[in-house]
Amino acid sequence: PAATILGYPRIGPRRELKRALESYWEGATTAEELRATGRRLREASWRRLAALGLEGPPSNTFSLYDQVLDTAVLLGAVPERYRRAGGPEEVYFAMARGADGLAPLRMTKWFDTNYHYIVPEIGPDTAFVADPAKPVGEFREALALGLRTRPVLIGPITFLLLAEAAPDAPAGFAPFDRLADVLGAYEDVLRALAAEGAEWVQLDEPALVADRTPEELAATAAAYDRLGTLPGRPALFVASYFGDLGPALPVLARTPVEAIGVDLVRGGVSGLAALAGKTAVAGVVSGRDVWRTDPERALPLLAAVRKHAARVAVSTSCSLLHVPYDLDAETGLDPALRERLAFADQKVAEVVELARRLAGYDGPPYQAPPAPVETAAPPAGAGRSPYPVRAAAQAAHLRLPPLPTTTIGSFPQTEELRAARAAVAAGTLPVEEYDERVRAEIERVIRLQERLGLDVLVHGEPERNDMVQYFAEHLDGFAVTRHGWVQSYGSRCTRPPILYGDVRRPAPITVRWARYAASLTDRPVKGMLTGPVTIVAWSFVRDDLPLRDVVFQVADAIREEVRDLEAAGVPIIQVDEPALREMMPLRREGRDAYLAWAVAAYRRATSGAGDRTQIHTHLCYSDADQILDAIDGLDADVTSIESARSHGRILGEPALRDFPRGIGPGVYDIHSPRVPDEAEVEKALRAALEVVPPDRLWVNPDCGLKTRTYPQVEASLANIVAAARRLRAALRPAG
Ligand code: THG
Ligand code: ZN
Repeated sequence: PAATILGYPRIGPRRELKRALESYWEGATTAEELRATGRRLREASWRRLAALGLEGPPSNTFSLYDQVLDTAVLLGAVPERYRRAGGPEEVYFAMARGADGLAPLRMTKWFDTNYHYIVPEIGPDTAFVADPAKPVGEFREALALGLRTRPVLIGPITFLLLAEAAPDAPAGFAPFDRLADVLGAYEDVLRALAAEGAEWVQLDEPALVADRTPEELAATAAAYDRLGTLPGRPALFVASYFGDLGPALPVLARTPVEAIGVDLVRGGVSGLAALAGKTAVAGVVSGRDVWRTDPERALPLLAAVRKHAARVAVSTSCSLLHVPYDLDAETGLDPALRERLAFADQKVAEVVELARRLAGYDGPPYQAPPAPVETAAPPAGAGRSPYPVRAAAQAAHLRLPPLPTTTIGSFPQTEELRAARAAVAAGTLPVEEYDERVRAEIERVIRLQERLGLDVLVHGEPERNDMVQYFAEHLDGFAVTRHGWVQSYGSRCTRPPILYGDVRRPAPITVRWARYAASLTDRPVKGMLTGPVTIVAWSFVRDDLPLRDVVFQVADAIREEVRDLEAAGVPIIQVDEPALREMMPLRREGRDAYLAWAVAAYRRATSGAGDRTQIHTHLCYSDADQILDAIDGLDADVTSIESARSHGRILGEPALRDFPRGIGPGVYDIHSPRVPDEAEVEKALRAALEVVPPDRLWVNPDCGLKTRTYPQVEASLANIVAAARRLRAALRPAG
């Protein structure tokens, strides 16, 4: 068709899938009820797309948890240990979330998005056996509604490049070594779909927009030559997104695939001549932001593609998974902002309209717009003293024991507080009453931490739904939505704020809560802020300014908040940058420049603090080894890093051995309900003490506690405090 989309959200316009999943996991509903919710959501989506004028919509873009996990199941790549979990749903969710005695597969970020996928595990003996039931079933469902869909699969190159080696695989084994074997399973899936009547199949290969070796490109050519010569196959559409295909474009174009998808929002138009003879699926409507598409830009771009390719289909730049469903659900937005916005359904309408207009378009040729001009980077801010000077001032001020214990910041959100927040939004609960409940919760969390014996306390963040949403609600230049949910992983969603104007902090944001928490206890309480890179990474961001300039505006707002917290007597301020790694360019080119300004923005946010104020930071999923220099560059006095899900590798990294400031490698994985026992925490700490001196080693979980329950939190924290105390006693010189 002349207009298409690469994918569509699936959590449900009112998060119906989230509710169905959580009720199934609690045991309140059956697998059949869960499947029925899935069918209803798929039917509603297909009908909606048809009503918006889209012909030939995609299918198999639905998932009960994650599309990469679905692909592993499709190809039979289920690690042996999960097979005993029970029926198909039990096995599937055991891989996603763990089951009794079984840790889940690792989860990590999907390219540079805030979506997380489940990392498949592939070994030399993984038996690839196609199980096409899901794509076939969804194709049939749509056909029964009168719609011939285009099934979407993750392609073999991306699937294997995203996978990791099974734990028992020999050293040097890489999942990509199994390409020839996995292609057999893909062939079976393609045959099965052709037999159902699928005319086209979409194979997603976003891994091709990152740097690829000549060997990987040669393997890509061989793979698509092989799939392309499969007798009786459907037409093949290889979709790329999140960047420019670069050298992979001519490689794909030389294979027999019929259509190639290019991201024209992130990628350029040079090299498109390679598309000669192919159908070009031109991604001109961004699937990564919420801005309306300018037809004056899109039409000349489409016309330029048309010059080179045999046929052009107008498309989104990537799946619409990353944007909310429907702007019409947002009745509270400023009309002037609203008219600049497009959510998924509006983007579908744009694609349809652009395809209609392209048919008769005969306008001026495409000219690349001038790149937005970067202003000179503002200075990182007056420097603090060198670390040894600061450390001495902080030690005298804080008087903490060696191996100080703390948490990352958030405590579990109670159902009552969530309900109270909803009631304030609905106007049925006065704000004063809500504030009173927040204060009561802070007091409860402070008392709990005192009872557990933690050294550095937090207020628990009961006033925040999501940290980024919370800061956006209190900064000028941001709008927030009511229903703009975007899936983050599984049943978890966020509502990314819309950063549309110049960012300013009209008034202090967190100071009153920090002050209240401090008034309740003699122990130090940390102030908790989110860093400028993360606030921007988890928002939809204006595109009329260079990203760097926007991040610096946010940094200045955070800098003011740091100053005010310090003036209020808060002795420790944590400024988290969990998304530091996520925004890094997918290609090596540009990474150094990015890290340089990202680090400068962080320092601008934090360097207004005096020497005596201790700055902490926290990073998640950070593949710390890749950005160690940047982490060092943040110059925080204490850095806590997620290490549990990176299999405890972090302290083994040679560079971290020499990490020159305070460090808190997470001693247990908060993403799992499992409670660590005292002995295993002590063992982890002893290992850490081999490489970090006791006055610089902090003891903390590996991430915030908001997704856990209070019983789990209490038991886990009691054990880490006990382990820290025991080691402290052992450290004390005898006599
Ligand atoms: N906030 C934002 N993005 C994030 C995280 C975050 N990305 C990375 C990581 N943390 C993802 N983890 C989560 C964990 C929990 C939830 C969302 C993302 C979560 N969400 C609530 C839900 O789905 O019920 C809704 C929260 C709300 O009310 O806003 O629990 O922390 N931006
Ligand atoms: Zn974290």
